[in-house]
Amino acid sequence: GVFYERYHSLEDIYYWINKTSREHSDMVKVILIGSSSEKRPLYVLKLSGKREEEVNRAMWMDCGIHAREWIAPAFCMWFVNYALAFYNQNTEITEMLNKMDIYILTVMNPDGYKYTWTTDRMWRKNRSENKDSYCAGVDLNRNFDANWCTKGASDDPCDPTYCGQFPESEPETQAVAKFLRSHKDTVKLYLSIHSYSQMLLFPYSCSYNEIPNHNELFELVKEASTKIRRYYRNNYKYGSGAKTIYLAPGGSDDWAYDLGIKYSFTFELQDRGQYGFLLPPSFIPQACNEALLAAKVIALHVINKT
Ligand code: 0X9
Ligand code: ZN
Repeated sequence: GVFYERYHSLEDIYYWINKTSREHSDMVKVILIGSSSEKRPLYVLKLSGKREEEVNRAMWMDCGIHAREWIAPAFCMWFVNYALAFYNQNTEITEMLNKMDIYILTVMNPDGYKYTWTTDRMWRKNRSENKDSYCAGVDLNRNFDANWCTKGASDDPCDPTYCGQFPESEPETQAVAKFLRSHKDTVKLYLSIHSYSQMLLFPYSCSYNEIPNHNELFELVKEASTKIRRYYRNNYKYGSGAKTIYLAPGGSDDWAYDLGIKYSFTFELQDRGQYGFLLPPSFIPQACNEALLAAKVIALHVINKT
């Protein structure tokens, strides 16, 4: 519907979370995992198929770590709507929901997202106050405990890639890390949604070291990229983060990998820079369908392997 072809304010998204869970109470549960630095709730939607038995396999997806990347929360919403609408219609999404629980954090950085709607469209970080500085905000994707604050992050609170005072200094980072730590035996797939530049990335970004299952993940994102090119005539680069974009420590994907989630990915959605973060709403359907295709390829592989 047209609702999913627009960007939504934070208030709309909270309303949507509530409405979706009420209207699909048989498949959706809401879990409060923590709150932001300005005390906004961080809600995770748990999607499950209507199955006889519990499964002990799950995937996690977060959107909107970075405030200005509006296509990311739009994708989380698109995904939830697709899953609920096409369960028992589309084979891939049905298989996913029958064989795994899907945890979705639609806006990991609600304070920053709100700020991009009211004050500064190009804001990236969260909105926490920094000690001894007039500059606000920490880059949540530099705040995880993975070679924290080494080359590729900044220790200057005024910088857009400020790593924070210490690893997991931010309540948003803490909430996600705590949830994943307590679900690490079931969560087999970690997915983080960003924009822009059209890339399918996997660890490491915090070093040039190759992970033990590099070849497997490389083939997987290659397959996803090939499918996107075939179906949607669009190009996605793929590979490990450090080699494909840049060295960037403290990211959620690297941290999740080291926690033991061996299928860990960051997607950079459309576009390749024409509109950048200001991707027009008319691009939402194709951008989301591309990401959905990649998510399906990866999730089905994980189901077969775990
Ligand atoms: O730099 C980032 O955090 C991501 N790119 S963005 O333009 N959306 O900011 C890339 C993240 C890749 N993964 C890690 N750096 N761990
Ligand atoms: Zn980002």
